Amino acid sequence: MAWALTPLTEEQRSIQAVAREFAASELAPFTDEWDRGAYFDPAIIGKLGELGFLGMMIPEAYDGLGVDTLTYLVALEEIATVDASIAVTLSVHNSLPTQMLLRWGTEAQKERFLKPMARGELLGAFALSEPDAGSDAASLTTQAIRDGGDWILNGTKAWVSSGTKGEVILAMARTDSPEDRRGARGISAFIVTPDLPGFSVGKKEDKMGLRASPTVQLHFSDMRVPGDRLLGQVGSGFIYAMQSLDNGRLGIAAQAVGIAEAALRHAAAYAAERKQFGKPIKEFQAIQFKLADMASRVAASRALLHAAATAKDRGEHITQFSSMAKLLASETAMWVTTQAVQIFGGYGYVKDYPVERLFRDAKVTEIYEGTSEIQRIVIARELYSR
Ligand code: COS
Repeated sequence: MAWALTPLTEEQRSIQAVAREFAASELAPFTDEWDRGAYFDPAIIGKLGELGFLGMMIPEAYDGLGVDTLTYLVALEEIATVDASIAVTLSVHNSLPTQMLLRWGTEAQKERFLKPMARGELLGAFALSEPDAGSDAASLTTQAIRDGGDWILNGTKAWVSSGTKGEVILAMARTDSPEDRRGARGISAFIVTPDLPGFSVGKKEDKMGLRASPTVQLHFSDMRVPGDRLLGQVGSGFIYAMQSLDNGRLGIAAQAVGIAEAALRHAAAYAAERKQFGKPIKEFQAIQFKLADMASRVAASRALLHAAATAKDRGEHITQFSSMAKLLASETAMWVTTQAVQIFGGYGYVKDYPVERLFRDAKVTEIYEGTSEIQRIVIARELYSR
């Protein structure tokens, strides 16, 4: 049912097929069990690493697969169609920490962190939000103070995906002083690893959806960070985080398209087999209209996402495009999964069929990596800034 609106090359189709086969054989048999048990299986990450899926957009010189953004997103959609939790783990790793290291890391940092991450030996995480700094990310209060050649960090990061398993965490902290606050320009990025003294994993969130992707708080208590763990320039961490989220939001859009595509497929199959009033419910126009609208919105979301991906690969400024793709895809995922539950009726409301999980998984795509409201702000601001 899914078709590529942007013609895919042979290489793109073959990586898409690898992702589809992996999802069918290695994820589909376990997705429901992992969801119910809120279980994250690290062995899956190892297997995805062997396929090169943990270094998709990292050049081969740094042990990555070196594919373009569209290839990465097409593969990510296939994974998300089966397991949205594994998809977000891949999305965060591929879009945020690895891209930050590639773009702003020193050669020594790339050697030590990026290469093993690209090989899938170290999993990456991204720590920007805090308990009191969500949409207003620049108001974060985790403080970094210089101590000789090191930095001492104190604070709590929140909503960190893969935080329990994250072995390389790109964390944003204030490097301005309380007497001289510089807003977004007073924030720097640090490469944090769990072995640093003063690092601890805090509360694990008990989430509505994406239950097989661990989300935690991280506590930094007089955490000593060596000077060579600063990423790029002092005071540029917020800009790095925002530029990285331009990429990250494409990954979340791909995840949302995958969730919506799965809900559409399940609903269409169910409508063909479920009989009421003497015939399959797909023969009722009420159901046909729903399915037609679902299919159209999924196709539109995928088309916009692919257009944004190719714009990125052409080197264009994609802040607005990326927010549009995320906004449309995430609201489509929520709407399409809601319709799918409705088509299933009572069976959609119980765990016997996957649409119940898809409905729960869809919701967070409207929230994380910037809420739909933040995407609308970004889109509207860009109308006047260029
Ligand atoms: N690319 C490059 N630079 C960017 C940027 C982007 N996409 N977005 C902002 N910047 C820059 C601005 O140009 C500005 O730079 P200067 O200091 O040179 O002027 C700086 O960053 C501060 O930007 P701005 O003034 O727009 O910051 P705001 O505090 O108004 O915040 C929003 C802007 C709301 C867009 C930002 O806080 C945001 O995206 N919030 C949501 C955070 C989020 O997605 N969190 C999820 C984390 S993962 S769960």
